[in-house]
Amino acid sequence: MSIQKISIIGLPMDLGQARRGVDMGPSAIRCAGIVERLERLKIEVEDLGDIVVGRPENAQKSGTNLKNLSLVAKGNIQLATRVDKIIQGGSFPLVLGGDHSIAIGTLAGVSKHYENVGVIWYDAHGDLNTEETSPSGNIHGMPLAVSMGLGHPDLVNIHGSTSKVKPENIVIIGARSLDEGEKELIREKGIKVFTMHEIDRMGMARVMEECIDYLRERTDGVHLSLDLDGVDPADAPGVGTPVIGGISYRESHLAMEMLAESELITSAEFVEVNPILDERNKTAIVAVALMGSLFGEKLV
Ligand code: Z70
Ligand code: MN
Ligand code: MN
Ligand code: MN
Repeated sequence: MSIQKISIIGLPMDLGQARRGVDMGPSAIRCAGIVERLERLKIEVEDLGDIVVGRPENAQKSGTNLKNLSLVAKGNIQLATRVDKIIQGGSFPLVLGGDHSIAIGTLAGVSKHYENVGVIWYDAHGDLNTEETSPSGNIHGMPLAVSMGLGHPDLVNIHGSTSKVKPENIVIIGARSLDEGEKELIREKGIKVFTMHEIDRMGMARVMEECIDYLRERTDGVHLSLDLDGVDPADAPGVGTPVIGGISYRESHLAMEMLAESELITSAEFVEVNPILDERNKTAIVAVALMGSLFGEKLV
């Protein structure tokens, strides 16, 4: 079924990692014209604005090595509720980050509505760390593990205590920087990964065909979680953790068009846009262009 209505919600949070500025992501994406762009596609668009995030000075000591745990949890609890309501109201949630820790809240809200939610994790990283394996204590390196039910209880139990996503319903695309613990988890859980090697070798068209076929047969809804650092830093320089050798803008654009054609995607988020590190808002402009393709923009 084609998408009738999109509800945009921002979570301007930068507490899941160390570099300031990613809290301005939602604003930069709006400046790059997201609402106008989607309205041109004859889809009803509502912008619900941003969730208010606590200030780090007010953060409670968590007694763990997870940075800003209580505030990250609080922001995600609110996001989960909002996303849940958006879907309940029959609309498509489009979440703007913020660092990638916000996927914890998005997936917690989304997963209420599906038996077998699929996830496409478009990212240079796996974001599969736990408190034990994390080299940094940054929660933005953990959301996919948390959504599988692995990690700190204050994150895992947000918006329901069951695990939100099954490992066999996950597809990671664009990985090129994985920690040892993440590699082990991928092997142990049998998570499907198309690293940059597979993208080089098979081409993006075949990668997306396989991804779509794989998810179509086992899921009843698919969430796209797109970290702009999945895209090559030449095309998307405004991210906190640029990793060379990434997915080009053209390949990403093709991937979004194929997802539009598949009519498989039921929710999406675009994260890690950092305007302070960007060149003239280029990364937000790329994000908006990719959203245009995802929602069915055609050249002619
Ligand atoms: C590393 C960690 C990460 C995004 C960096 C990095 C994770 N694996 N995620 N940038 N978006 O600290 O866990
Ligand atoms: Mn990420
Ligand atoms: Mn990343
Ligand atoms: Mn095209």
